[in-house]
Amino acid sequence: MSLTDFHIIDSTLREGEQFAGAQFSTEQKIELANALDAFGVDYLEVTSPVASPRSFQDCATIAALPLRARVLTHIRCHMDDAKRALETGADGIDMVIGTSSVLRSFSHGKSVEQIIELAAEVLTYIREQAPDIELRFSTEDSFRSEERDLVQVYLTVDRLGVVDRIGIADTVGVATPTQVYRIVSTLRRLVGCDIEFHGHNDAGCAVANSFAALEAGATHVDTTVLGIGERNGITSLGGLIARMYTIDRDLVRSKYRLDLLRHLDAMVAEMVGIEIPFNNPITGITAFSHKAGIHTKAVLNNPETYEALDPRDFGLTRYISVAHQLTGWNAVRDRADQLGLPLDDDRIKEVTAQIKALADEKRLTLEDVDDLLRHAVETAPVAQAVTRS
Ligand code: HCA
Ligand code: CU
Repeated sequence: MSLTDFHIIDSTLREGEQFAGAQFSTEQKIELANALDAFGVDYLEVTSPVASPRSFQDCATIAALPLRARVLTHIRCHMDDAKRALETGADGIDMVIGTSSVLRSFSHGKSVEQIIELAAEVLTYIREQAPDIELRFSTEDSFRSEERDLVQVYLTVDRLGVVDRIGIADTVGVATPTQVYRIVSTLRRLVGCDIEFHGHNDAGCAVANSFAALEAGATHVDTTVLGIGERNGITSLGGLIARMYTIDRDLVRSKYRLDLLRHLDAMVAEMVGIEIPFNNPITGITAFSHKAGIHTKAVLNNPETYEALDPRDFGLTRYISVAHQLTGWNAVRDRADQLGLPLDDDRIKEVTAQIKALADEKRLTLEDVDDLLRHAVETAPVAQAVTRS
């Protein structure tokens, strides 16, 4: 079942290169390939060898690295592209052609019948030339294509018996999880090969759609680090990991080096000139930050009360925020303990009241809170000061 046997195809080196700020050097691509491999993704998808001369060389270079992950190159459904892809030494070829009427009219100009004919020709040629290569066929803009066209195309391709996998792509990010579930379920019944999902995030559903695809029987999901890609990108690696972790924590822990995720996110953010967004799953600056008194009290008793993800699995720590009007005395107590300040509960409650009153007037810092706590110790009657172990 896919939810316990899913494969990540990381496309940071292909879709990610289509991100506005991306311009990876060969060295950076090698660094990324090694880091993604160390993290444990199953596949790396790299830019088409026909995109530019260096794209071809870089593809061959990455394909020759001693990686555990398999390297897939990405091409259009075109005989010239296929021939060039076969020269790269990649472990697999991901082929794609648009099937929506808007792409058929304004991109390649082919009818559905012509697409089927061409796909059969190119896929069969690749299989003849490379019996062991991993071969995937996708339709671009699958969710704005006619369902009967998709079914016709995929059935023909599957029956050729030459592809390992078909892929569906939500190229413009319009699909809903229910639609994804429905179409993948239909395909799951019709074809014998594996099914891959590639989803853009224009409407913020990329991770949810990828998960729906897995629930419906997809076997492979495309990601990029931080979700970078065309426009606002695709399913992020960290987002999918967070999603799957809450479903099967032990599986995700055993499959991936989760502590490396923050390095991957930081590396890619730096390379493409962006900050990691605050609301990024796992590595966003506030992902493990707790603020309201009700939350902090419970989290200090047992973090699972308000944490679905354990920050320690990702080499991260939680942050209990105290310098604001929503704070609670348990959080202030915890801060006093961290500072080793001997204050009894009554004094802590007094300081908490001071913090709330002050925070209503101005923005407080942690230093302000620490000063209030230290002042409380200095002014505490000797009898009231207690030594906490
Ligand atoms: C693109 C192509 C693609 C291909 C996806 C795939 C898409 O528009 O650049 O090969 O699975 O989103 O359709 O990235
Ligand atoms: Cu895409």
